[in-house]
Amino acid sequence: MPHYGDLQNAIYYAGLSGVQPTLPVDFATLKARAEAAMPPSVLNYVQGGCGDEWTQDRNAAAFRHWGMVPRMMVDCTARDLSASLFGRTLPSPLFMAPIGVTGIVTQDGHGDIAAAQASAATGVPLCASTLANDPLEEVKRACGDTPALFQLYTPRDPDVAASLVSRAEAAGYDAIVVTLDTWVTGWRPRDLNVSNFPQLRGHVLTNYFTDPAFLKLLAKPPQDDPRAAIGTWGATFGKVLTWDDMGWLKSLTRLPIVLKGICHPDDASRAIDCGADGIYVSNHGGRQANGGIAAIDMLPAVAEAVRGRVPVLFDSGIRSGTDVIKAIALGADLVGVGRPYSYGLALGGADGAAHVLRCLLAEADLLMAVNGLPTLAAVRRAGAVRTD
Ligand code: FMN
Repeated sequence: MPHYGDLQNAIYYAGLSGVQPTLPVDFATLKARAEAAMPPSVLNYVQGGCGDEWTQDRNAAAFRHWGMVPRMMVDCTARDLSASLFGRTLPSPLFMAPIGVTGIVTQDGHGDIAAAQASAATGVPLCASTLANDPLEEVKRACGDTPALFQLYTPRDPDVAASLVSRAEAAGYDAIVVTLDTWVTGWRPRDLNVSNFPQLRGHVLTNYFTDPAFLKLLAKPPQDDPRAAIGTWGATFGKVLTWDDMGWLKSLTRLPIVLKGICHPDDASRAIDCGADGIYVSNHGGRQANGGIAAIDMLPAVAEAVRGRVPVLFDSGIRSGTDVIKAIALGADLVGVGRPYSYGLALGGADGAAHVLRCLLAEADLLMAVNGLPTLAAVRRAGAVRTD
């Protein structure tokens, strides 16, 4: 049976013929290469975070104070990384977190399609952002048979919200991920210092500009008056959601609703009581609020509150396959990678993103092999300990 870790041998054997990987296999080198290659405005937007980026930095650094204890004399020649989500079996627990400027991360402006192609090539599901350069229907098609999630930034206009959700359902997405922490944008100095907010320049608004309910809000089509269309987008972008809205959200779709941005165990419990079908622990990679505890440190308490009643998704700070396994050990069912796949897209399009995903999975697989953990259930039983 092939394993993700076989990538290691493929790389070493290719080296015997003088062939080296075109992209690095580790995050630090990948990041350095992306920094040299990406246009500054896009790099700032992808790499930057809120305030002095303390929380953003803590998200990744905090993985280092969690450690695992290896077990020996366990047959790990066969590993099973499979996971499930809403009745669908996934080959691994990894998914691609929604990244709203994916469209402009590739120079052709079709990064959303490239991300979907990477998903199709690897079986790693894409959570497609509302903010995209290609319509959600085309992004879903490019995902092929791999399951996909649609992330909703809930518009203030209820008809536009309902329309986006029903389009996602009709397009065949497997769940709606409602982002809770972004009805207003966090204070992002890197973007503010150069007065750059891509959406206000008309980028990644295709899902709105192709939406019948949104178009009804405009006096003229977006191509005839882009400034007015962008203004309408800005005026209707972010609805403040409260628990009272859960009934309305649930009424929009038969799809499972996952709430993204839950970090407190009481919010997780309340979300389940209100009908949430999944809990997504994330602090938006430190882009929305600074000063917060690292997301990985908040995961165990949320997972404990959820008690297996619904799936727990996690992102914020995943930089390696080791991080993926630590997140599973600390209670995640599915683990989202964010910025690293953006760098892969910027450097190598769909192939670059697929390379990043394969490297994460290879490292995760080999870690399980060496640590005597043949399944994700074994990873969870083994857990991780705080080392500081
Ligand atoms: N989260 C959303 O829910 N919707 C988005 O459209 C969205 N856009 C993002 C754009 C960028 C450039 C980045 C870096 C993150 C974005 N996020 C968005 C947050 C990610 O889904 C995820 O929570 C975050 O990237 C995790 O942090 P990490 O990449 O540092 O691991």
